[in-house]
Amino acid sequence: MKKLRFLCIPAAFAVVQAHAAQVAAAGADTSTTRDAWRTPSVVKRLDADGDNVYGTDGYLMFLTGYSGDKHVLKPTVFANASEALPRYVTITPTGARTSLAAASFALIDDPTDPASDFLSGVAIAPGVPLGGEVSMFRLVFKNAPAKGVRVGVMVNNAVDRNPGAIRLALDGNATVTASHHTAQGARSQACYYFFDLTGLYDGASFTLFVTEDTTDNNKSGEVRLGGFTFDALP
Ligand SMILES: [Ca+2]
Ligand SMILES: [Ca+2]
Ligand SMILES: [Ca+2]
Repeated sequence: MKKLRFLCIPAAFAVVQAHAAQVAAAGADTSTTRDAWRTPSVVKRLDADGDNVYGTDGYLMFLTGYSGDKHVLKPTVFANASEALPRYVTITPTGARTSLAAASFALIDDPTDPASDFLSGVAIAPGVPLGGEVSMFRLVFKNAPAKGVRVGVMVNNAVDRNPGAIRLALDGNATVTASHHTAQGARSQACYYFFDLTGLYDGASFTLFVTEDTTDNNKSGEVRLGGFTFDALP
C-alpha cells in the first residue's frame, strides 16, 4: 500500500495538469469597434469583462504613434510599442522579426488618451511561404486569472500583408488549438479576433501561428500583426 501511494499520486497530478489548458475561438469583431478599442461608449459584445474596453488587463500594440508621410521600419519587434502587458503573460517573438508603421495604416485609440487616435503599426513575420503558416509569437502564462483569459489579436490594420488566418495552439499538445480565418477583414481597418484560454497552469505556453493570405494582391511572403489585448473571463 505504501508503495502504491508514493508512486501513483504525483504521476496522476502531472497528467491532469498537462491536459488542463484549453483554447477556443471566441468570436470576431470586424466592423463594430474599428478604431475605438479603448472607448467605453462603443459597446463591445465580445469584451470578456464587460467594461467595453479591450485590454482591461493589458495590451501590446506594435510600433504605435508614428506620424509622417513615409513608412518607418524598425529592426526589432518591440521598438516603440505601446505596451502595458498584464503581469500574468510573457510574450516573445518566434517568427516575428521587425516592426513597421505607415501613414496608410489604421488610426486607433491611443490607450493613454482614448479620446484621441494614434497611428497603429505591425510586427512582421518575413519569409512565409505563400499560403503557408509560420509561428509568430509565444505567450507564456503565470498566475493567470482563475477563470481564464480572453486574448484579442488585432489584425487588418495594415493596408496589405494581413494574415489570412491566425491560430493559437498549446505547446506540446497538438490537439489543443483554435483558429480564425481573417481574410474577410477590410484593409487598414482594425479587426479583433478572440481566443478564450482556460485551465491556465503556471508555465502554460501557447504559440500564435499566422497564415499568409493568398487572396490579397500582395505575394511578398510577409505577414503583419497589429497587437494583443487581454481581458479576464468572468
Ligand atoms: Ca475589458
Ligand atoms: Ca478613437
Ligand atoms: Ca498575400
